[in-house]
Amino acid sequence: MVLRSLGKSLNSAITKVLRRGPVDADLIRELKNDIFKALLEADVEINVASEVVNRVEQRSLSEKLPPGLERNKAVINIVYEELTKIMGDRAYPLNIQKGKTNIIMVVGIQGSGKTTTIGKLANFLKKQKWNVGLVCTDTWRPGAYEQLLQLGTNAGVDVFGDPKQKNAIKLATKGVKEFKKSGKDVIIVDTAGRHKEETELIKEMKKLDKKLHPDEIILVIDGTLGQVAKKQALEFKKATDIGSIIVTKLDGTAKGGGAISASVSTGAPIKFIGTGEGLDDFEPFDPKKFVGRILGLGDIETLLEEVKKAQIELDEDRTKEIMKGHLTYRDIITMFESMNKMGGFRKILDLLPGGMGHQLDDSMLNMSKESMKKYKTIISSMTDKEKDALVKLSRTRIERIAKGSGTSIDDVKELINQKKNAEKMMKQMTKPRRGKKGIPGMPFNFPFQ
Ligand SMILES: Nc1nc2c(ncn2[C@@H]2O[C@H](COP(=O)(O)OP(=O)(O)O)[C@@H](O)[C@H]2O)c(=O)[nH]1
Ligand SMILES: [Mg+2]
Repeated sequence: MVLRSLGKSLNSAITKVLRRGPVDADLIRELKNDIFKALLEADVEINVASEVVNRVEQRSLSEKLPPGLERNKAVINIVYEELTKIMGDRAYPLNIQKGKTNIIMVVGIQGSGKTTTIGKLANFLKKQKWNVGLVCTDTWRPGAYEQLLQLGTNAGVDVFGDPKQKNAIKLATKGVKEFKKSGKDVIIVDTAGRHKEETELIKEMKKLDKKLHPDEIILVIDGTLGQVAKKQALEFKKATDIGSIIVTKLDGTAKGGGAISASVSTGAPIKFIGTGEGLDDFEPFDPKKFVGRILGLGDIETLLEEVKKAQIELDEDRTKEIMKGHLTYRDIITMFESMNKMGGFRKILDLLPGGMGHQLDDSMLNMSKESMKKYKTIISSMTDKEKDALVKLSRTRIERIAKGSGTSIDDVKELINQKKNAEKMMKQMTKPRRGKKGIPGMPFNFPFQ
């Protein structure tokens, strides 16, 4: 995962808040220190980090609780919101439209990952049915055209270039003209990242801008730069009209948090991030989802949608009982049905905070459709009292149920064990919060909401 170390320390900071209570000034001070340390380790600028933790403190101690929300969860939400703010607040789409030729110019210093990123972006846009063409205007780097050609070919898009032509403006003009003629709707222009002199590079960039009138200029920033990214981004911004930023190499750098917040502070939104050398190591940047993921809160919105889609209905009294670990056989059936509707427990767990899966019994997760069917048949042979778990399943009852459902005594015992496991699992899930209902970290009672 991107920014693993930042995620780990932030996650342990908020887990502390969830497990300990009550939320008081001491706990908030501790949280503040933990977050501050984590942000500095990720190379976030010190004043940005202080601002985040001060806002977290001030809001945590003064804000009124929304109805039904416990204070520790509200605090986590504040942390989430404040971190999201420094990461850019919301997702910004690329500035391109159907029905016209969109020109995107990509700038940045040599080695930042421009050419690789252009390959990734072309691949991304091609999948969305855009007709993309790439133009190489880098006359400085040896093999620049071949590199772009290779990437373009892998992505399945056309590439224009001419290693013999040493005039970047001529290359750009010719490339754009040809691609316009052939009906491309997105033309991405790769540029040089180094000249003999920096002023020459800036001059060339300005000339290209004037000549091409790009719809968007994207600045590519190397994520391993950390907070230094700000200086670089501001210099480029001064020279041209940077519309957005792509931060690369966020795989395996501990400084990514710094690079992202530094880029955002220049006022240009980050639209994508690069997370590896491959064509698919690339994703649109959505601060909300990104922060949720690094905090280990899982992709809560997606999960909520899934839960809603599955429309699991259970009344509140039952939910309380279940969360205490008191299950009935009817609950087991509801559980099976919700699992089926949501595409299996494993899939859901992937969306949940990290570590959840380990708390659960494996046999429960890997339960096959056949076993579920078998258990359903067994339960359908039970009396109402048995289904409601109001009577103990004695030897004679087990024998009767097995006979009635056409299964074996072992099958019925297996179901009884599964129920016990499920009860244990529910107890474990609620344990860190001292018996209160709900799963730690989740703003709702999963999966019985
Ligand atoms: N690990 C990693 N490497 C990257 C990423 N993006 C680019 N690179 C590598 O960075 C180096 C420079 O990339 P290149 O596209 O040639 O940079 P340019 O000079 O700005 O065009 C190459 O070795 C790329 O494979 C990324 O997101 N992650
Ligand atoms: Mg290049």
